[in-house]
Amino acid sequence: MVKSTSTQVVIVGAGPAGLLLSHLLDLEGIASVLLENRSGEYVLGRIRAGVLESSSVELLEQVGVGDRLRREGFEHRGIYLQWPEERHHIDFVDHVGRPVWIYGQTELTKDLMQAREAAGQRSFYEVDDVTLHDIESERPSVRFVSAEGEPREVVGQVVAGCDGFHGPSRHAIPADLQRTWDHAYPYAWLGVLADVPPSTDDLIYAWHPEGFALHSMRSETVSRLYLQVDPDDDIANWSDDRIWESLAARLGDGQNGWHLQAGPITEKSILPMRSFVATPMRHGRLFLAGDAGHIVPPTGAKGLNLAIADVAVLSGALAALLKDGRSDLADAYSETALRRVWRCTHFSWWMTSMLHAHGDDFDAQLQLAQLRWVARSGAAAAGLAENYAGLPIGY
Ligand code: RFL
Ligand code: PHB
Repeated sequence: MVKSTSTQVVIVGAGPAGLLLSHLLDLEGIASVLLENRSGEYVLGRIRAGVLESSSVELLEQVGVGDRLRREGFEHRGIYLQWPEERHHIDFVDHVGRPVWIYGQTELTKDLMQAREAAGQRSFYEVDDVTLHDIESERPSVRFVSAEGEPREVVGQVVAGCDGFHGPSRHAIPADLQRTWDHAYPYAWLGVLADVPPSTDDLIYAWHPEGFALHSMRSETVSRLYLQVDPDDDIANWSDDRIWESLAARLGDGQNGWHLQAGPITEKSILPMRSFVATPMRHGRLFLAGDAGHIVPPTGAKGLNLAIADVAVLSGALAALLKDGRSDLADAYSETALRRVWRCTHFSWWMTSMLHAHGDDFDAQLQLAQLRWVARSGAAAAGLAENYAGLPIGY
C-alpha cells in the first residue's frame, strides 16, 4: 500500500533552488513538501559556489534569510583580470553601482535549511525512486520510497522540479515537446579548498598560456582556488605540491611584489564544464528551476544566482496561480526565466572563452586583445561589471 498525503506544492530537490522556493512559498502562506534523495549532511557538505550578486543578496535579506550573510559574508567591489605581467582591477561599484558578495553556498544552504525547519513544513531526505505523475492534470503527484523503505506518494497542485542537472524532473516533460542545447567545453576545473588566508583582496581571474587559474576565497582563513585542467585528467595526478606550483606560476607569484601563500589543502576535485539549456521550463503543472533546467560553466559565477532568480520569479507566479486563480504569470514563467538564463549562458560562455587556453596561438592573441580591451575601455569594463554584478530580478 502506498501511503498518500497531499500539499499545495511538491518540491523535488533540497539544493538552493528548492529550499529557497519552499521559504518564499511559506511567506505567501503556501504549503509545500520537500523531497531530497541525499541526506541533509551530504547536501550541507557539498562545496560549490561562492559569489552572490547584489540582487540575490537583496532578495535573501528582504525575505529574512540574509542576517548571517550580511554579518559573515564579504562585500567585494570587483575582480582582477590578469595575464602574464599585468593585473587590472575592474571595479563594479564604480562602473554599475553594485558590488558582489562572497558567501559559500554551504552557508546559504544551512540558513535556508534552518528557515525550512522553523516553518515546520514536511521534508523527506534520503528518498529513493522518485517519479513524477499526472503533470498535465491539476493534481500532479510524486511517488518515492522514504528513508525507512516505505513507498509513498505526495499529491499537489503543482510540482517544482528543483532537482539539479541529474534529477528526474526534466525528463518528465515529453521529449517531443522539449528542446535542449548542450555544449561541452574541452577543459575542466580542478578546485581546491585550503586552510590559508587569501593572498588577495578581490578574486583574481588569470589567463595564462598553461591554462586559466582563479583565486577565490571563503573567509579570512580559507582560500578557494581553481586550475584549468584536461577533462580526462585524474585528480591522482595532482599532488598538493604540483597544485601549488601550478597556481603560483599561473597566478603570477613574485610579479610586482605579489606572493601566493600556500597552505594545507582540505578538499580537491575535478569538475567538468558545460553549458546546457532545456526549454520550456514549464509543462502543465511541472515547473523547472535552477540546474534542473540549465547549467553554465562556473567562470561567470552565475549558476547559484540563476537558481535564486528562477525561484524569485516562480514563487510570484505560483502565488498568483494558487491564491488568486490567476494563470498569466505561470504561463509567462518559462519565457520570463529564459530571458535571464540565455543572458547568463552567453556571459558565462564569454568569460570562459576569453580566459581558457586551448593551445591555438591565434586564439591566444584574440583572447589577449579582448582582455586588454576590457581592462582599458570603460565601456567594455562596464559590460563585464553589469553582467557579473548581476541584472535585476525579473530581467
Ligand atoms: P543543486 O544544488 O544541484 O540541487 C539539486 C538538489 O536535487 C537533489 N536531487 C534529487 N532530489 C530528489 N530526488 C532525486 N531523484 C534527486 N536528484 C537530485 C540533489 O541531491 C540536490 O540536493 O541545484 P540548484 O538548487 O538548482 O542550485 C544550483 C547551484 O547549486 C549551482 O548552479 C551552483 O553551485 C553553480 N556554481 C556557482 N554558481 C554561482 O552562482 N556562483 C559560483 O561562484 C559558482 N561556483 C558552481 C561553482 C558549481 C560548482 N560545481 C561543483 C558544479 C563552483 C563549482 C565548483
Ligand atoms: C568560488 O568561490 O567557488 C567561485 C568564484 C568565482 C567563480 C566560480 C567559483 O567564477
